[in-house]
Formats: sequence, structure tokens, C-alpha cells
Amino acid sequence: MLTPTTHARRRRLLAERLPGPVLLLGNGQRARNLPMTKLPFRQDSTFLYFTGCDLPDAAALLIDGRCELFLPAPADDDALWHGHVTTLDAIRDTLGVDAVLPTERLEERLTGLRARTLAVADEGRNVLGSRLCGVPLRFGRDHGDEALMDAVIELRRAKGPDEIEQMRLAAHATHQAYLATIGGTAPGGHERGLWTLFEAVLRLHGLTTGYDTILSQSGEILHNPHHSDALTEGRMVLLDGGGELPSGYGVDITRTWPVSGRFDTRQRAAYAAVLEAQLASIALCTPGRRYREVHDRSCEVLARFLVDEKLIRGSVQEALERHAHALFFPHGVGHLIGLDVHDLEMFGDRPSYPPGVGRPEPFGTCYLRLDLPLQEGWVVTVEPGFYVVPAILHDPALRERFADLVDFEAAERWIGFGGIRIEDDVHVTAAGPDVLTEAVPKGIDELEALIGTGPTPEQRLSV
Ligand SMILES: [Mn+2]
Repeated sequence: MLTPTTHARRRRLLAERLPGPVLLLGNGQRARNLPMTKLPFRQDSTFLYFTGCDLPDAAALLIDGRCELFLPAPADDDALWHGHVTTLDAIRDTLGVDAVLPTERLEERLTGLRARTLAVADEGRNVLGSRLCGVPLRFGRDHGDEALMDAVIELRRAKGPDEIEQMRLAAHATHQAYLATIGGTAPGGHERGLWTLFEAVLRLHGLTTGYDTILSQSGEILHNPHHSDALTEGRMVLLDGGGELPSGYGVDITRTWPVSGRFDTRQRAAYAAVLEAQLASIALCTPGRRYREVHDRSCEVLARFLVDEKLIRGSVQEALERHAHALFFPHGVGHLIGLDVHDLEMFGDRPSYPPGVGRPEPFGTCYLRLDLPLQEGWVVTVEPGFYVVPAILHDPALRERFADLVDFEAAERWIGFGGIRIEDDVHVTAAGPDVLTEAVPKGIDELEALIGTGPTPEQRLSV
């Protein structure tokens, strides 16, 4: 369980790595269209990590081993409109910080301190932090103090047992949501119904989602935001969704299954190849193993499948050397995960590539989000896929470049196939890969036995 002791320990570890005062900014509450209607609030992950405080417009000053929290004081009429009002002193006791002060005190407290700070997603807060600390702050661009950023990266990247426990809880609720969604799949239903059911089960468990749920029969559109099609015999549903706990920890899971309840011959062959690729890559998630090898292992298995299916004419070796497999697997095999679904990615490639090393150039690998030797305690996703993407297969430049290696006429017969992705979250341990999300079914027989066995969303959600 995460307790005030957990956050105090993290602050101590930060102080040991880094001398001097630190200002941590929380995100602000932003209006949706009127002052009274709000956008969903999500606290900054680093702020959550060191304080456990999920209140909007908070700031924390870490100085000499103390943690002072700054919060907007409750308005006089808060009790009338929002119910019970928690006093600043009560918040101090709950969070186990040394003091909670009204926001108005922040500026005077920081005067002359030269505190280190980091940018957050909320640019309004960056303007404040920039003024108080005298450094440029812009989300995704000007990250703030580099030594602080590196210390945060080092601490947050390696997950402790209490964090793994949180991720297992998120995995458990997401497992229930998957069972309902796969069980509720039947021709005549609708993508929107399945999406609603998935999100509803997560909310019943007290979770939200860590990112926009992808649920589509057009799985070849990698981050497809639509759920607008009726469920159709012969197509496959791709669901990429993960629950997030109030603590901020979440999971990222993908499964693909046939609407009809049976994979057809071609779907079965492609699914088996993606699953084989995923299992082979997961097996490599051990301490010291470079993540690039985890990616390459999936590429090898998929390249062999493409040669077997005569989509690629040359040898597996040649396909890999020229990255021809990336026409059908055009993304990286995964990323770090934790408090953020792409953990720490607000700091760019710094958490996931060696210093001075940029993303590799070739088509496909430029989307590889991580290329470091794995360390004990890290959690990474492993998510190979196979996609038939018209935008790629009809691209004149790619057709010319791969004219001798890829059978584009054969590929044309696959148009309409969609996409398959299988994704799990893997905890790297000395004892071997620990798959936090393995309960969610992914074997062909298991999936086929489950599809259509539950009430459809329309039956389940009707009142
Ligand atoms: Mn992912």
C-alpha cells in the first residue's frame, strides 16, 4: 500500500541525490467551457510520486528534509456547493507532510531560494514556476533543472514492491473489464457498446483509464479514436485499454479477437505469429538485456511469418536487414510504464535512450520508444503487432524501395484484414520476466471459448 511513509522515503532518496531546495508543481484545475465546468483533472505524475497529493493547483517545496505543501484555501461558500470542506491542517495530517500553507504564501517562501523545478503538462503552472525559479519551463520542450530531471527519472523508473502491487490491482480490474468485453462480443453488436462496457467495468472498480481506450475493428489504424462501426462477422476487435487507479498507477493491455468467435485460417496464422513473437520477446525481458533485442526478437518471428505467407519474397535475413517487416509492424515493441502509460515520456527520450543517442532512422524503428539495458524493477510493455495498412502498402516511395522484396500484389489480397496487436506489461526481475497482466486471456482456444458467452453490452447495460 502507498502511505505517507512511502512518499517521505521517496523525498529522502531525492534529497540524498540532490542538495538544495526543490519546487514541485502540481497541475491546475482547468475549465472546460465555463468556470464551473471542469476538464477531468489528472495530477502531475512526479508530484504524485513525491507527495501522494491529488488536489489541483498544489505546489510542494522540498527543503532541508521538510515538505511544505501549498494549496488554495477553501472558498467561504465551498461547503454550500461542494459539501464537506477539508482544512489545510487535516490535509497535512493525512498526507504526512510538515506543513500545508495557502498558495499566497508560496512566492514569499521561495524568495532568494533558487529552487530547482520541472515543467508540468499545465502551461499555466509552468508560467508560475518559471517566474518563481527563474528558468524557462515549457511542457515537452524546456523541462527545467537537468539534475532534478535525472534524479526523478532514476527513482521513478525502478518500481518498488508497493508500486508493483498498485499495478497488479490495476491489472486485476482491467482483467475483469476484458472478460466482460470479450464475453459480450457478438455479430450485430456495436463497437460503441463494447467500449462503453469496458469503461463501465473499470469505473465500477473505482478506476479511470490511463489513456484513451482504442476499441476498433480497424486495428490497422494504430491509435484509432473511433468506435463507430457495427460488429461484423469476419472482422476482429482490437482493444487497447488499461485502468488507472486513483494513485495514478495503471496498466496498458491489448487483445485482439474475432467477432464471430472463431479465427478464420488467415487470422489464425497471423495471430499465432504475433503471439509467438510476443512470448519470445517477453522471455528476453531480464536484467541487463538491451530492450532493442526485445524488439528485434519480435521482428525476427514476424519476418519469418511474412516469408511463409509469401508476402516477402526474399530471405528472413534480407527482410530484417532492409526493415521490410516494418511495412507490417511499423511501430516499436513497447515502452516503459508506471505512473504514466508511456512512463516519464514528458522528458522526451532522456529516460529511455542513452545520453547523446537519438532514435534510429529506419522506417519502423524510429518509433522504438526505449533502447536501454533493462534493469531490475523496471516495467515495460511488450506489444508486437501485424497490420495491413493501405496507407503503407499503397505508398509509391515504399513500393519502389521494396519492389524486389515485398510482393505487393499478394499484399493487396490482405487489404481489409485489419490489425492484430497483443500487449502485456512485464516487470523485470532477477527471477525472470513477471507478466503483471498475464491473467487476461490471449491463447487462441481461451479466447474462442470466451467470445459471446456473456450478455452483450446492449443486454447488460439496458435499464
Ligand atoms: Mn502500449
